Amino acid sequence: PSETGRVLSIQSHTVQGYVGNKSAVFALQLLGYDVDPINSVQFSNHTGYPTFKGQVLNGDQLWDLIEGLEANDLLYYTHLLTGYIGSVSFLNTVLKVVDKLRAINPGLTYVCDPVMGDEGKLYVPQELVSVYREKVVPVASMLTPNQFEAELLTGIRIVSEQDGREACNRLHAAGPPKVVITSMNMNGNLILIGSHRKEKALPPEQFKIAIPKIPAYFTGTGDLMTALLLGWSNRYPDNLEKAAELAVSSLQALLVRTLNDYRRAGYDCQSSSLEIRLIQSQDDIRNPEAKYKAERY
Ligand code: ATP
Ligand code: PLP
Ligand code: PXL
Repeated sequence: PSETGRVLSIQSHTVQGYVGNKSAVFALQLLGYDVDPINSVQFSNHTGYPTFKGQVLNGDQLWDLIEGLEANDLLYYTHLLTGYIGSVSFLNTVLKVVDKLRAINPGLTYVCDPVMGDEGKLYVPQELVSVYREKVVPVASMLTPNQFEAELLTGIRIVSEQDGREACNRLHAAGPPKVVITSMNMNGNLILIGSHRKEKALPPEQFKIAIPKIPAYFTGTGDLMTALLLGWSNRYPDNLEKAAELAVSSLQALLVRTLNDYRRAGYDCQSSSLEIRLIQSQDDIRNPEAKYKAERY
């Protein structure tokens, strides 16, 4: 296993703030990866603000960039990473990109965050759900849904850890050998559930990590989480537990720093979503102290 790789990351760009590629690219570069970003949108700021302006890349424009790279033999990647995708036509073109990259490197790892919604609310068009379920899940190598997204993809209502583990089993059966449910709400606390099906004939190795809930909202944490999981699980390909411990530990250190910085500035942290202190947390990304431990099921 190579220590680093070449990642094609198709995600949002925001001029201000750290969501999508703005958070994933920096984190992966700090972990030693070459990252080539394709910006699926360029917005002034994330869409949680009262207003935003900018442009959206369509599927044909995405394919244009891929053709440009191909014409110069520049399409060799070890990893493809995708996050928030806003339309069916763009998602279908991403599927074409997966095929194209795998034709060049059959060992390509596709890490997919199937961003569709949170806490029972969908923030993509409804038609995307079945495309993710029927076409994207089967070609993903690692999937990082949240609780709601895991429900949408499996049809299982997840109210217990056992349900979460069962959803992972269903997702493995549909395709990806690695699944991480990045956050589930369990009586006011957060847990992450990880599941690695090492061999098709064997049950997956499953674990959880308890995460104390910080009383604030952040934007871009899901994007950073998936990037960190890509980075560490490639470094430790047979140890998803360790990869998840390191990713969670980095992210929690960053969130605590973010909260403290805002509080010090006298900001009411309950009133709106906080912008993560990504650059200030670079040491926590490069050298996380694994404080959050996985518990095996
Ligand atoms: P997706 O990108 O698939 O929508 P998601 O909904 O799981 O992912 P987040 O809810 O942002 O994304 O959570 C990602 C990670 O961020 C969680 O695993 C958790 O570690 C961390 N996190 C986010 N918010 C908090 C919080 N308030 N307190 C503690 N940890 C948090
Ligand atoms: N709200 C909207 C409109 C989004 O596009 C996204 C994108 O992922 C989110 C919320 C969620 O952000 P996160 O990945 O931090 O959960
Ligand atoms: O995953 C967060 C995200 C990504 N891309 C855009 C967003 C957000 C969150 O609001 O607005 C454009």
